[in-house]
Amino acid sequence: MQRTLSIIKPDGVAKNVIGQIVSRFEADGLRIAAMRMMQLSEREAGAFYAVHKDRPFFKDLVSFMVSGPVVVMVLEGDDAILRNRNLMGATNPAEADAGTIRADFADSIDANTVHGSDAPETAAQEIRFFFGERELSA
Ligand code: IDP
Ligand code: MG
Repeated sequence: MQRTLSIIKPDGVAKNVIGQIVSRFEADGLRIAAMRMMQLSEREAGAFYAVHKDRPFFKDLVSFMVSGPVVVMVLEGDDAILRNRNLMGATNPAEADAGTIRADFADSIDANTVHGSDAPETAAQEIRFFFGERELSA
């Protein structure tokens, strides 16, 4: 059993496809262990993406992540990190495999609909960033 952090980014919420995205996780056998809709502040978005702070796209990434509400959730299941990444598709939706979330819903590398943790260490850190023990105990 493994846990990973998923975010439905502002474009996914604006497109009204929260349910469709969550359904894909559930259909794949991932369980929603915790979930919240929220508006990120610039400070929170910057802290969450701190690993990218020296990249040229950092400012645009933070602006985009605060442009509307997001849905943050913890997905749980066997191999959850990799399975979520496979459901998401490549970072650039133009390169994402057919049938993936990004291929089906994303418009650009900036507005690419979902975030997913990329490794066990980052998953643990990202889950802690958004959720406390009480929210994770269900
Ligand atoms: P990931 O979301 O597929 O893990 P990362 O490389 O971790 O991709 O980048 C985080 C986010 O930063 C991406 O989802 C995307 O929104 C944005 N991003 C990454 N690379 C670029 C780029 O070259 N141009 C613009 N935005 C980018
Ligand atoms: Mg990443």
